[in-house]
Amino acid sequence: MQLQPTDALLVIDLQNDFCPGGSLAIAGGDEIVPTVNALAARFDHVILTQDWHPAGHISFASAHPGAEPYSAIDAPYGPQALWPDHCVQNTAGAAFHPALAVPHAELILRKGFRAEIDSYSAFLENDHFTPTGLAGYLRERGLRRLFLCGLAYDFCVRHSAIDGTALDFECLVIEDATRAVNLPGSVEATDQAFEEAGIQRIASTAIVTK
Ligand code: VGL
Ligand code: ZN
Repeated sequence: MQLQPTDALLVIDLQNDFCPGGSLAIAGGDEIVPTVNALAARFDHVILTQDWHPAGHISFASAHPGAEPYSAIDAPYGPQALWPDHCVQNTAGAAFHPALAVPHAELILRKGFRAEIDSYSAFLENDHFTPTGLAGYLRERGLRRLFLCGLAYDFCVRHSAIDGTALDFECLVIEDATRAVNLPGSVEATDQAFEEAGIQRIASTAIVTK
């Protein structure tokens, strides 16, 4: 696949807490790091996102007495899944995986930093209304086509690709450079959402030959 100067690689939430040993560990989350590094080397423009929650964040089960992680609540903006405490601002768990090597990353976009609202998507918070600023940043810089990778396939990668597409960016998901949380039905729902939105899933080998 021919890359263009207006392409960007969007690396979603490749942080310690989402990798084995972390508080919201995703199976094989760390396995994608070498692939992401190899991909990043091919892109002129790389953007990293970082899940970045204050202590007591609305998405933490611990903030809702009696609630269990992996259940859900009705937040003012709609249903909100509850998670173990993760990616707390300035903690080791919120840091990028130590083997992630993207010295030329141009932007680190932090999200989920408001106590009362979560943000899976890199574009819009979970009210599906509050912008993160990423669309404006990409438009001003003329970056049009986005290749998404990182964690997690069925949450932050999913919502970033769906919102990015709705905001008129061409989004492709590099499937083997993601891993899923895998709650019941979450991967199937993501596959279906991508199909309905016309979001192409590609293999990293379309861009890097190993
Ligand atoms: C994520 C759950 C909670 C993600 C972030 O990066 O997919 N998932 N916070
Ligand atoms: Zn989070």
